[in-house]
Amino acid sequence: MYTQAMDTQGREAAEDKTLRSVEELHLQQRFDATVDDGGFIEAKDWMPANYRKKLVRQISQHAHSEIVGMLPEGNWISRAPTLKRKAILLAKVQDEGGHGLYLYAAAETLGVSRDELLDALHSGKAKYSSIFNYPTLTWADVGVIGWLVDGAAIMNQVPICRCSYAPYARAMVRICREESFHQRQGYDSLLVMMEQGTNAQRALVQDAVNRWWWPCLMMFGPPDDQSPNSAQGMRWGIKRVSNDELRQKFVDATVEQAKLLGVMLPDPGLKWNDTRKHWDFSAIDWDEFWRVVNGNGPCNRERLAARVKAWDEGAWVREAALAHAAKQREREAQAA
Ligand code: FAQ
Repeated sequence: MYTQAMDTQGREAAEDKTLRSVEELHLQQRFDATVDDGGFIEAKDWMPANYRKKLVRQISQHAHSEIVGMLPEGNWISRAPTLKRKAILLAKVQDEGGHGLYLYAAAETLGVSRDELLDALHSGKAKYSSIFNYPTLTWADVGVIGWLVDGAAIMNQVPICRCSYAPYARAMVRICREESFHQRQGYDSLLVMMEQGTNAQRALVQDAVNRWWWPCLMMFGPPDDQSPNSAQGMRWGIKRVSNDELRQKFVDATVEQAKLLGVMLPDPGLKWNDTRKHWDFSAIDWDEFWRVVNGNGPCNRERLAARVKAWDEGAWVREAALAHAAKQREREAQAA
């Protein structure tokens, strides 16, 4: 199985094949042992081609999610109700751009270029999180994104800090710290609206929670028994906790936060199950999830068009940066 792509003609080749097979077998065993012990794989270490491919898929989808995720909230920077909220939102959206950059850099350590990854996004081939294809209709949506979307993101991302691929795990440590601030600022902004706001403002918060709740539960991905990437992802330590388990943890944590906030979660089936010691919740509309993932959500086209426009209009900046770097290299060469 380790020599499928090799030339099998001639004695030399056969000997070479045996040698390489033994060497690769040894490398594979070392890789498996490291992963089984909960250890880390660095960029320079040997890894199976499929492990590399799976990581590029997940890390790049994650990076795309961060930069597409700047758009729904970015839409409200110029309309934030106070200077304080505007400064907080600006910092948050900038953080998301930074997360995208750490993640693209982590993906690049696996031998893909940023241009290839961005081409895949711009051509519509690459996935990004379904959640960013929903509109932000009122200021309350910004608070709810912080509370629920960042809350769900943290729940999913904390276990990735222990992902077997070290550059991804390291990036996640910093990202999770920043996401925690994002979640708190969202909750704080909603708390102010609920405790000090008018009835109309409280109604905006409830309406935003009603619209975002179900899409947030979908963020964790399809149910475990319909998740084609889970088994291998868990085996390789890329994924540490399953989609359904994380979704349940999120529901359990959020019910208590909703009570404190004074909002209702829009699910009549939400009920404490004393046997399971978890909150039961109603069935998720997976048809809606796949519709959105496959490009037919409320804002898919708008989001992609905005990214492509930003890329095209930023061409002169990339050209100027490259020209500056070339000039600097030339000057250094002349001085040497
Ligand atoms: N949206 O077999 P599985 C954030 C796809 S960052 C779209 O279960 P896997 C920060 C999946 O890719 C949010 N597609 O897949 C922020 C696969 O398709 P493929 C992003 C989805 O990888 C906050 C297929 O369905 N976070 O929010 C989704 O084992 C606020 C089958 O699924 C990450 O990316 C979805 N929700 O598990 C920014 C975390 N779910 O590739 C701004 C890292 C699944 O085979 C504002 N990623 N699919 O064609 C992960 O943990 C995993 O990739 C999962 C999916 C859990 C997302």
